[in-house]
Amino acid sequence: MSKKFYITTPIYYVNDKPHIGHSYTTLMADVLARYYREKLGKDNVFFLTGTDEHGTKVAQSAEHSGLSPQKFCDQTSGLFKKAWKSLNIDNDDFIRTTEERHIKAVQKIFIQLKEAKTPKGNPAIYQGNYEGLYCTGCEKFITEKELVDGKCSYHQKKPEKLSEKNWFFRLSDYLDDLKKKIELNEFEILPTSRKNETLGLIEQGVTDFSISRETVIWGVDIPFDKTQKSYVWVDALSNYITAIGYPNNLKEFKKWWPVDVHLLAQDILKFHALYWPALLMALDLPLPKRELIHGFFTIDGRKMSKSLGNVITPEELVKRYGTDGTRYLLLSPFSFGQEADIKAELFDERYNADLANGLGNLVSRVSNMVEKYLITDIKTEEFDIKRDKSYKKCCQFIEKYKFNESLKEIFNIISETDRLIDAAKPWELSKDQNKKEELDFILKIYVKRILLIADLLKPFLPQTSEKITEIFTAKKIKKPKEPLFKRI
Ligand code: ME8
Repeated sequence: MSKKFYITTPIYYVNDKPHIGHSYTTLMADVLARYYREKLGKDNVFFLTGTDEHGTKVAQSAEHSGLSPQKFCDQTSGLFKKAWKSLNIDNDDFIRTTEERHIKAVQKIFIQLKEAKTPKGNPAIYQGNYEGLYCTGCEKFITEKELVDGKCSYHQKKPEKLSEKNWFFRLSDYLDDLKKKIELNEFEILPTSRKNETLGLIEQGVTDFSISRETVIWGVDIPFDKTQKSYVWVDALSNYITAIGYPNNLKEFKKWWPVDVHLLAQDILKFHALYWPALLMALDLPLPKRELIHGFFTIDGRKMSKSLGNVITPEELVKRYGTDGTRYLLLSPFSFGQEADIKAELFDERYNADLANGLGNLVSRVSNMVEKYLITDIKTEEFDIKRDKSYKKCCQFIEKYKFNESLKEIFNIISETDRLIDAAKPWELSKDQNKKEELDFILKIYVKRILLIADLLKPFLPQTSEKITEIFTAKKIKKPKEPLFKRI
């Protein structure tokens, strides 16, 4: 593990509003960033997210809403920023591909690609004609094989026939080297099933791809060809390096690159696991250390989509369950990498059981008893939480991206503490003058356990963790007037 941690999410398309799919990726990144800030120090972590604002799809959405593309981007990009604020996402930067800093850098990247040679000595990019089927939803050419009932399976739309003169990237010349790096985990793709899927794609044969577009109006100008704009994916993928200073501030860039974790879902695996590393090779830059590919959310077994009307937004969840309630409901049920089916009708039940009755009740119960019965002072600074075996276990879970396991461990401590209290019956000990010392002793154990819980919850439920720590490290511990989580 290096001494720095750089993590990214995909930059989201502004033609969609933020929903719980985007929220899940961003929350996972937030948990890791918060965890590593504790471990490595705040200045050694960089967490990047942002919005992808170019391309035909965005231009079309802007037209539909009667706005100029830039106005439209400003508006929707703002919605993502607002959503991340409501989920208490603590990103270090938010890049927008329509920003000057990014556009200028992308143009320089194009010039570098034009000068680059492949490992086989060929020019890395070349001009060619393309004829094919294009899905504006994916912003990519797709083959007949990929169609389901003549439509793109992700967007349920018929692709358009497109024929144009483009610049192509000679991906084929990089595949041998890339394959080796993937096999050796020098460039690690997790879970292994996604690594195998990527190797499978290489095995089946991947063709060179076009990196410029003739018909696109809303995009980055190619500096050496006035007839073309950048293909939106080259523009978008570059954000991971332009945001940290490439190519203008190489000192800053080298502090963070190579990225430690690119987080994404399976829908954009090919771009991240094949196109992006090959482009980096052409730029003579190190490959990402690791890509983490998580599963896609479905709602009650169905794809989440505007047309089905089943899209869940982070705002509606935050309104009902609060920031940390929402964070908990999205992070706790799924193992990393698996497809996840959301059953929204179970949210209330889990919120009440785990947060209101579990964690919230324990905090109020223990603070109440301590307020009433404790005689001697608690020296909380003497608790060495980091030596606790659960602490180590939770850290290991987080470093292996098993957030649900870590949360399970924390909630086991909560229910175990409840059981300890039920068995010891402190309220009865309080009636016996000879049991005062024993009572003092066990109350301190409860406080210690709660402070451990608060510490372990820090990356997941930061506000709750802070509130609990405040209550139990106060000079005089008092039961809070408001419950941590109101029952629904
Ligand atoms: O693809 N379940 O942007 P995008 C889980 N701009 N995660 C989901 C999800 C779902 N149902 N839906 C979306 C793009 N996501 C490009 C990326 S990066 C250089 C450019 C999450 O707005 C998940 O992380 O379509 C997925 O990979 C991403 O949003 C796609 O976001």
